[in-house]
Amino acid sequence: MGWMHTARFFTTAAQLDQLPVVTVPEIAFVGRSNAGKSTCINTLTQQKQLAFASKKPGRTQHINLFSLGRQGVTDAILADLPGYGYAAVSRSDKQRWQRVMLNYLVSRPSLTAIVLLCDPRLGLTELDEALLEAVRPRVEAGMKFLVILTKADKLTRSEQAKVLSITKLNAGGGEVRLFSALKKQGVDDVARLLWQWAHPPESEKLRAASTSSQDGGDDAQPDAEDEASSED
Ligand SMILES: Nc1nc2c(ncn2[C@@H]2O[C@H](COP(=O)(O)OP(=O)(O)OP(=O)(O)O)[C@@H](O)[C@H]2O)c(=O)[nH]1
Ligand SMILES: [Mg+2]
Repeated sequence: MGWMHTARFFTTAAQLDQLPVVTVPEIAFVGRSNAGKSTCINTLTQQKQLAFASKKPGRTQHINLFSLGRQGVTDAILADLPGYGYAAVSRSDKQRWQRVMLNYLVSRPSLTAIVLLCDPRLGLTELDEALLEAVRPRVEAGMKFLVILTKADKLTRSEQAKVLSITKLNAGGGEVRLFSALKKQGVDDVARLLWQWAHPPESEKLRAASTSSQDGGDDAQPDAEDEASSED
């Protein structure tokens, strides 16, 4: 858990070609506008203002990268992406952003995991499904995938259980978790999962390297002392 709290702002970019090349695992937070991506990052990292969260949809307009790692040594990156599907954005701007985002998800070499945030009252929408479809080849090649059902505090226990099982069926083999920033539900569980994903066992790293055309080097030696022991 403490690992997530080491998050600090790294950089921001309006376009893909402005993103720096990184050699550590990158975990992207994507989803519809207003799904709760920025709030989720703030909750996981226990920092109120790291990512800009807002009542007004469309608040995040750049790709914001945050570094994670102890003693200032970055061993993973979190990426907060602008949401899609925000009604007040012009059609051409929407399409432009959808293209940029899909391009990022499909081609960013350092991207090793995708976290799709979804308001469980809406379920997986058409745009979420399109995203799932676009990343399917990478997920099949070993990329990690997690659907976070946000704002779980808005649902009763039985609604939560129902939406969890339905989403599991539709998540294409990815993980699914309920989450509430308000009630701090699912926080430890998601943090543990992301830590494990950013620090895969050597055998998995070799597999990923053999299925990837990219040679990202191996300078991200995890300092696997504490969180690993919380695994059970
Ligand atoms: N009740 C409740 N509200 C939440 C939760 N998470 C986020 N919200 C609210 O949902 C709204 C949108 O949250 P953001 O984190 O800004 O959403 P986003 O996905 O980053 O939105 P964009 O940047 O527009 O893509 C805010 O008003 C948050 O307070 C939650 O777990 N419970
Ligand atoms: Mg946001």
